[in-house]
Amino acid sequence: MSQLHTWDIFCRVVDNFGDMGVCWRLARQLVAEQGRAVRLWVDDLATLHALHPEANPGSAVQSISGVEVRRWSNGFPAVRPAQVVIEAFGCGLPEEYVSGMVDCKPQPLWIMLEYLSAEPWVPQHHGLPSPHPRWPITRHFFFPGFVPGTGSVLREADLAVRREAFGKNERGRLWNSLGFESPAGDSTVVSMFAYEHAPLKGLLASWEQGNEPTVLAVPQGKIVVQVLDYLGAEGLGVGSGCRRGSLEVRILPFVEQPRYDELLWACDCNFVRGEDSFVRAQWAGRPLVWHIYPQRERAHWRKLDAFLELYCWGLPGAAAAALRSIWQSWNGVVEPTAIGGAWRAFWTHRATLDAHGHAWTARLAALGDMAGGLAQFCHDRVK
Ligand code: TRH
Repeated sequence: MSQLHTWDIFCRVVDNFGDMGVCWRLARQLVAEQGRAVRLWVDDLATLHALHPEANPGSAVQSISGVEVRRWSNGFPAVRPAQVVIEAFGCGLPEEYVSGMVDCKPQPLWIMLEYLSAEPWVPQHHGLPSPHPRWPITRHFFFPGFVPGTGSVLREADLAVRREAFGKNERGRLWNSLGFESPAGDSTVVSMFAYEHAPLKGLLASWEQGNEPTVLAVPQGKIVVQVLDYLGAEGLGVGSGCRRGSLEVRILPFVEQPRYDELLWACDCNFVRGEDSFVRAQWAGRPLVWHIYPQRERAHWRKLDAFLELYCWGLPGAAAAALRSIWQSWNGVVEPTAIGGAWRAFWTHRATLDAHGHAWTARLAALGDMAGGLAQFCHDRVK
């Protein structure tokens, strides 16, 4: 058994699903693959329930997939701090808990798990220690990333096997379980997960007027409002669909995390957002379009560009230009009115983008998995 057996992960849901999505994935993997005892402190169990319906939003303490899930509310209970403490995405730790950490001998290892970024400064900051400004304890920065010298990204040990096993039959079963027939073989199947400010209507128009049939799968969420507004079909609910010209829209439920992976594998192109769905679409190995989480002073544009720099490496010039163009239009970096043309140019390179998606997956896999890397990182700091 590792000398760092017990782990506490603290997660506050700022908005949406990404913070919870990453913490839940990490907690499960630490238990299932690293044999750790993990307590996950969560301030919003309803969000966990959306990702993993077995989670009971009304239960203050529950064991799910081997993870002890605890509701994090005011009046933090007197608990013995774990040997490794993960503060996810700058969520802060309860004062009484920190005080307990300071008194422990040896002190727990305090890890500041940061957001994923492809920016060039990340490898230099990954692993840096930082003395706490008020307490006599050191924190350690852990930056996920896409290059050697960073913490890489989460990837379950069985992910590639599950993805390979997901053949045509499973695809049919997935669609049926979502309330739909399998899309016709000649259609382009696209999944859509994006923030509500995405210039979606231009794309819908382009698909509607296109020569090729397009099936658009939209999991329930804020973007659905735009879709229904475009279609003039306010009454369209989960499990129903609508055809317009060459476009067929399907409104899906918000599915649990493993099924969302399956949806990504079942589609020809995936529009994703934030952090976790963005990574999962990369593991799907298919062409993808990223809607980045908007930040103040357009800091997210730098992040977008940094990722494009890495991702486009090895991609032939015309395909790279088309990919840049649709990502930039989608994120408002360039005039979003040109989104329809950007899609058509992008999709001309479909085969090249597909092959590139697979090559990128292999590059990413070579970095190792973040959960294993994090366990090693902690081990290296106490030996
Ligand atoms: O939901 P997101 O936008 O989350 C975040 C948060 O907004 C966070 O505050 C921000 O800082 C971060 O983005 C960058 O996008 P993300 O990260 O892709 O998380 C979505 C999660 O939801 C992911 O774990 C996949 C999951 N999911 C499902 O499980 N089922 C679904 O049907 C869908 C559409 C998503």
